[in-house]
This record gives sequence, structure tokens and C-alpha cells, in this order.
Amino acid sequence: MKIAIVCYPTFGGSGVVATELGIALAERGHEVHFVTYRQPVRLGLLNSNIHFHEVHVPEYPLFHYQPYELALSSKLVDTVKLYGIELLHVHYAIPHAYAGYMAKKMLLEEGIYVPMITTLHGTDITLVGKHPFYKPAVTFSINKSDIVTAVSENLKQSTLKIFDIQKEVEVIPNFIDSKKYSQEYTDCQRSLMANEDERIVTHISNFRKVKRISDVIDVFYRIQKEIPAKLIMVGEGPEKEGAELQCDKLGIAEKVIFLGNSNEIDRILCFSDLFLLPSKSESFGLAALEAMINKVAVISSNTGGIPEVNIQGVSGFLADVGDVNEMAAKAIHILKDDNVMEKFKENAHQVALKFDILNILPLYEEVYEKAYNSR
Ligand code: GMT
Repeated sequence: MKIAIVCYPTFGGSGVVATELGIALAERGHEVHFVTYRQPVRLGLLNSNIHFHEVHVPEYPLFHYQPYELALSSKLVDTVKLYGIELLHVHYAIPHAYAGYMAKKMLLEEGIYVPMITTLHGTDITLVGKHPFYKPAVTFSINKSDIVTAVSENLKQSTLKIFDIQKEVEVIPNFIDSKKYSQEYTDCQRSLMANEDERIVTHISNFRKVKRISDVIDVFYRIQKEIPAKLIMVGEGPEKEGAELQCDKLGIAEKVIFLGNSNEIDRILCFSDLFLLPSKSESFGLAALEAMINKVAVISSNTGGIPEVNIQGVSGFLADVGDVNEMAAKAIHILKDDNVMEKFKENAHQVALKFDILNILPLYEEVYEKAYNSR
């Protein structure tokens, strides 16, 4: 099929999922057109099956806010007509579902019908979308999508609770391409980060409030009092500066390495022993899944869709949001004994394999076919 994928091109989970999905679809022979304002970070070389169309938003001084939705819907109309796109798949409802619906309507005026699938990712529902300023438009565009999918059962339930949704919401979990991890890194450079006797704890996120970055530091503070360890913090965002100050205050600055955004998280996860994800809310927790496929055990909060990914006592442990004592105690339980740690790491890998793209891609293809045949 000829599919247009609309997503955020940034390091966030929704953009990563959309990009990896597009790449996998292209490998299966579909023609995939990414439509967004920058080339997605995980998108490597374009080829005859993968195209990228940049949405330009010209600056005009009259506008306090530049009209991205307008530019996106226009670009979608042009792309559909130029390449004979058969289906729109928009990731993250705001404003993509809204812009996609407008494009659909414009195309219909010209006798062209393109079904639209909207995939809900999390904050588009639980954080941003439910704000009264956005809620009517988000409800409208979800209801106007031909098919709606959510990345976890928990997100589906939240969507139905928060919005007045008249559509079926199908759950298609996020995924991982396990064949990329079938070989161990031969150049996994653990020694660059830590001494032989130190454990490596990692956190990767966009450093927003919802990630509870100060809990990451608090948990690590407790860990390093018991076990020699380093903390690697990967990502950029508004909470980063506060986290650096917190490390200074706690006197652990030399044990915490801030790396900024990375395109090579697997090269960091390959030498990590434990991943921390104490988020306040999390629809799925793709970062945890990426850790798990790299054989990294996970300590997380038990919120949102995380319990569908991190399995209590198997791939790691879960605790109530903010319970840093419990998180630290469980982290120490895993890290203090080589055998226990190895068992959790192996378990984490086994759980992650259930989310292999080979199991998930056909679910999207089924949905595409259903939408296409509903024309
Ligand atoms: O983690 C974020 O805040 C970024 C956000 C996004 O939209 O990129 O992530 C959301 O979508 C991911 C992919 O489906 C999920 O794995 C994350 O759990 C979800 N984040 C939240 O719900 C906070």
C-alpha cells in the first residue's frame, strides 16, 4: 500500500514508534511517505520505498502562533494527490488527527477518499489532550478517524474515560525489532563509563516533569550508598538543569553522567545493568522496552501502561509513584548479587521478545486493510 505517516520527528516515543513502523512497512514492500516538519531522528537513508516530505511553515509577523495544522493538511493533500497515497496513519492526536481529518475532507471535495488511522500515544490523551482548551477538538478528531488505535490497554481505558468516544479503540502495543539485537555488541564500551566493580544504572527520557527526574536521582542516591555505581542520564529537557543541581547538592555529581540526546541508545544500554523509569504517568514506556531488549532490568512506577511491559518480579520491579525507598530497595536487591542480576536481565530480554515487531506489524497491516476495504 501507499501510506502517509504523520508524526513528530523528535526523540519522543511516538515519533520513534512511527518511524520504526514506517521502516518495517517499507521492508515489507509498502511505499511509505513520512510527512512532518523535519526528517525523523531515527529515519536513516531514504530509499525507493521510504520518502520524506517536509512541512514548511512560513513565518509571518501577523501570526503570534504559526499555523502548523494548516500547512500540514495542505501538505497531506498535495502528497496524497502527487503520490496516490491510499491511507493516512497519524501518530499522536494533537494536532495530527485534526490536520489529517481536514486533509481528508479537502480531498473528498475532489472525489478522492483516503481513510485515516489515528494512533494515540499517551500525553496526547492523558496530559495535553484532556486540557479543556483542546478537549473538544481532540474528541472530534478521534471520533472522525476511521480507525483508532492505542498503544496499551491502559491508554485505551483512559481514552474512553476522559473523552466521549463513539469509536472502537483497538490496542496495538508498541514493539521492538529484535533482529537488530540478535548479536551482542562487540564494541560495547563499558569501561568508558564505569570501573569494573561498578554497576551501571541508566535513565533515558525527554526530562519533562511527568518523568519525575528527581526520583531518578533520589533512587540512585540510595543505590550508590550500598553498591558502587554510576548513573547515566540520557536526554534533554526542562528538568535537566534541576537534576544537575540535585546531584551537586547530594554530592554525587561525579557519579552521574549526563549525555544529552542520543541516536545510539543501544550503545548505552548494552553496558547498562538497570533502567529507572519512575514516571508519574506513562502510557506504555517504550524506553523501558528498549532497555529490556538490551538485557537491562527495569525499576519503574506501577502507573499507566507500564505494568503491561515491565512484569513485577520478572523483568524488574514496580512501585507506587514517588515511592523512592521501595524502588531503591528493589534496585539494590537486583544489583547486589551477580546471579540475581543476570536472571533479571535475561528475563527482561525474554519479556521484550514478546513485543517483537514480527508479532505487531501484522496487527497494523490488518487495521490498514480494514480501513482500506471500508472505502
Ligand atoms: O515519553 C514521552 O513523554 C513522549 C511521548 C511521545 O508522545 O513521544 O511518549 C508517549 O508515547 C510513547 C510511545 O507510544 C510511550 O511509550 C510513552 O509511554 C508515552 N509517554 C507518556 O505517556 C508520558
